[in-house]
Amino acid sequence: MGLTTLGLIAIALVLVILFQISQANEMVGSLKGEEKQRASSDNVNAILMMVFSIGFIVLTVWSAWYYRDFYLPEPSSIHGDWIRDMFFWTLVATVPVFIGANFVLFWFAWRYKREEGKKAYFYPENHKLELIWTVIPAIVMVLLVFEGMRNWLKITGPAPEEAIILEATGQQFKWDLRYAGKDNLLGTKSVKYIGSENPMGQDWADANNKDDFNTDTLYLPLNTPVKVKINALDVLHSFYLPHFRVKMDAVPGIPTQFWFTPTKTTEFMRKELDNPAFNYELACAELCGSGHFNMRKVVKVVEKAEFDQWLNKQEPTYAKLGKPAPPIDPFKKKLKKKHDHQDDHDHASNKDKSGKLSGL
Ligand SMILES: [Cu+2]
Repeated sequence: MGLTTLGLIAIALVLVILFQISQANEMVGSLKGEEKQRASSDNVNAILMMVFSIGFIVLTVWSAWYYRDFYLPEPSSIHGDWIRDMFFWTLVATVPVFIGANFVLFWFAWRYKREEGKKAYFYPENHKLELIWTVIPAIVMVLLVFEGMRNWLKITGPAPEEAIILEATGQQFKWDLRYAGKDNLLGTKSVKYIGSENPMGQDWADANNKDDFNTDTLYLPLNTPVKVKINALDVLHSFYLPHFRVKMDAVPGIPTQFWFTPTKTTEFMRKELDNPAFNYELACAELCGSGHFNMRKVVKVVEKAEFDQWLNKQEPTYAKLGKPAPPIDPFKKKLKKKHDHQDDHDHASNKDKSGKLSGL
């Protein structure tokens, strides 16, 4: 007998037992007198409501405190501070309402439980109360959304001139990181050129591609804006740098971008957190398949001078591949072939007026 069968039998038995208990309860009820039985079970339910309400609130607060060591450290980027402040004010506005509303929900069940001789009070409407609980949340929401929009437009708006440019392409299950090289211009690429030798489909005829290079570690310069162009080759991924509060979807066919300015070096963080093994990380924040966990890379923030030194040492991918010839556009090739056939056909039909497609 398999485990599944055993499990199903166990569930069936539990259901039978529950049914028997309810039957027995009903019999006891009719022996004791329905009224008395109901009053005592109402009381138990009312008390359980309060136990649940207080237990729920206490556990929520306790778990937030208990797991405090797992929280992210203070943001390591300029816009990260704006996002932290937004979270803070959102919580200031919502936590008291959350606790209050949940407490009142269960307190009402306890306070107004059914009692002998108690009658419900008919209270259909109160315009003043409705106005208050509509207008105040509306104002708070508008303020939160307005602040969110303002920050969002700053983050996704045009990057400063001096920003270094890089490209991150997600695919199952890795990130491909391409830097724009010394000219700070990314070379063009096309899906037409993708092949085993050219996984990103770079156009080697484009001069801007010739100094672009790929790396395994995401190097970032301190206090310098970084603009990341984000792509995906197959499914949805999400470019996520938790310590910098950077998170942007990588969507196949729709390039996205994000610019940010790192403000703390890796060395600084190691001292700050008293953890010599600390590393910033790049992750994928979209559950993209069975190897999703594998989409992880080390991020290293260094002083600008050290970054420039590192940049100068990188060998362009073009040189690494042995200066490959410009890729052939497979669509153009096909078109050309068709064209040639067309010529043959015209030629043939000149000779043979029967209209047979002899040339094809
Ligand atoms: Cu992914």
